[in-house]
Amino acid sequence: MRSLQAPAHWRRLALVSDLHLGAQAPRTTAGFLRWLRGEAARADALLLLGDVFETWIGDDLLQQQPADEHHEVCAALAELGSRGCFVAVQRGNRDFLLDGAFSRHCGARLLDDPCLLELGGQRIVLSHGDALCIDDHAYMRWRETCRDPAWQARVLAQPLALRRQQAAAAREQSRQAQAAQQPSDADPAEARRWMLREGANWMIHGHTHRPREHWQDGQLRQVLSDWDLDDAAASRAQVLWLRPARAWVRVDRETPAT
Ligand SMILES: [Mn+2]
Repeated sequence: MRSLQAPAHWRRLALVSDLHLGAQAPRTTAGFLRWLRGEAARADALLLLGDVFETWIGDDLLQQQPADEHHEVCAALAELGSRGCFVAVQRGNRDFLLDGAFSRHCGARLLDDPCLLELGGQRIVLSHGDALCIDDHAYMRWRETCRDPAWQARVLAQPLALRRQQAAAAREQSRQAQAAQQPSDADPAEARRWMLREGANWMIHGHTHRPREHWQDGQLRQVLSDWDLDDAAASRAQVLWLRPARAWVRVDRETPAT
């Protein structure tokens, strides 16, 4: 979806990103599942802004048995949706292969990146945030490659087991690259251009794992926190709640009880 018009009856929207769920993060995965089955019930809409999963090797993994954390998370999203919550997912730089079969399986809508959310008279640009890190030229080149439909079709034509190995190798490579260099950050001027293009003065994104509010020239850019309950020294999880009121939108960052 290129834009999302919030219906008037939405009173509470929950925004989350960068959960990086998977077998490598058992506590985070269990914590998010608890949140989905518990506190998330308060939300009229749940918007997941990318990197829900640490890796996503293709929607056909949902047909494979035995079921794993991916199946469990999808079942919990579908359950939340069946209770009346609108669930939408944006692709991140790790789970960029999320597609239509996942969407149907979970009853979740796929949001384009960027996607314009219209809520309580506000125009809010939603993005994962990786495409804002324009200084990272190597990553921007890789992004162009891996978002190319022809490249994706070639990858998805390979057996799941092979894709699983490739994803593990790519993850290890990226872990080493990250250790060797300063992590890239969103470019403020690029974010400003995106907002101007959408006629918006508010943007919410994740990806950089640097949660804070950036005010600049009358524009607000809110960066979501990642979740990591497996990191004993710096355990973290956060939900950004938006609550439209008559002429404004109330914003709260909340640490869920996981
Ligand atoms: Mn990311």
